Amino acid sequence: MEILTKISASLIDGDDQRAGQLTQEAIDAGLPAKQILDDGLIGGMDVVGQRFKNHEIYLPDVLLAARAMYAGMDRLKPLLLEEGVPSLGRIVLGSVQGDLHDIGKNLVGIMLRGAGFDVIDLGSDVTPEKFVDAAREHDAAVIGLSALLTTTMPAMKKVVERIAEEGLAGKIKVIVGGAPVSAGFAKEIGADAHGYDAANAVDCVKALVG
Ligand code: B1M
Repeated sequence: MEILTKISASLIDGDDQRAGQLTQEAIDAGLPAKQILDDGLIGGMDVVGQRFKNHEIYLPDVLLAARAMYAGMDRLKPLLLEEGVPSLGRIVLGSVQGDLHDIGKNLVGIMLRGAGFDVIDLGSDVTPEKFVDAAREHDAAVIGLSALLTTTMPAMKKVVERIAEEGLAGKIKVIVGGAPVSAGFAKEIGADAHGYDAANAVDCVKALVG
C-alpha cells in the first residue's frame, strides 16, 4: 500500500513532521493501527537498522529515525489505548541496565495499557534492584524487561536472580523481550515468558496473571 511505503520512507529519511502527517493520513483513510505500525513505522525502522549495521548511515541518522518513529506513534497512541477497561493487573516495565533503547518497550507499555493493565514504566537503563524494589512497592504481579543489545541481555538474568534472592520467585513473574531476545534465552535464564512483539507481550502477560 503506497501510504505505508511513504511512512517507511519518512522514517528512513528521519523526517518527523512527514512521519506524523502521513500516519495521520493513513488513520484518516481507515487503515488499522496495527498495520500502520507494523508495515509503515516498524518496517521503516527495520531498514534503518539494516543500513546502520552496514555502516551506510550513522548514529545521528538513527536518532532522527527514532524521532520520526515517535511522531508516528504519538498519532497512533489514542487508537491503541482503550478507555475505561478495568485493570487486569499491575506490571512494572523497563529497558534493562545499560540499554537506552526504549521505542519497543514503550510500544509494549501502550499495548498493555490498551489491554487494561496498570503499567509502571521505569524508563530505560534500569538496575535489577530498581525493578524488584518497584515491583514490591507497587505490588506488581509481573516485571517486563526489554533489551535491544546483546551486551545488555545478561542484565535480564540478574533481575531473575534478584527476585529469587529476595524470596519472591513464583510471586513475581518475568517476561522478557526485544529484538535479540529469544524464547530459548528466556527459558535459559528462568524467565516465565518471552514476548516476540508488543501484541504477543499482552497475550503472554494475560496468561501469566491468569
Ligand atoms: Co541502537 N542498536 N544502538 N540505537 N538501534 C540496534 C539495536 C542494533 C541492532 C543496530 C544494528 O547494528 N543493526 C545494534 C545492536 C547490536 C547488538 O547488540 N547485537 C545497536 C547498537 C550497536 C547501538 C549502539 C551501541 C550504537 C553506538 O553507540 N555505537 C547504541 C547503544 C546505546 C545504549 O543502549 N546504551 C545505540 C543507540 C541507538 C539510538 C539511541 C540512536 C536509537 C534508540 C532510540 C530510542 O530507543 N529512543 C537506536 C535505534 C533506534 C536502533 C534500531 C535502529 C531500532 C530499534 C527500534 O526502536 N526498533 C536498532 C536496529 C533494529 O532493531 N532493527 C538498533 C523498533 C522497535 C519497535 O522494535 O525495539 O525490537 P523493538 O521492539 C519490538 C520487539 O522487539 C518487542 O516488541 C516491540 C514491538 O514489536 N519487544 C518486546 C521489545 N521489548 C519487549 C519487551 C517485552 C516483549 C516484547 O516484554 C517485556
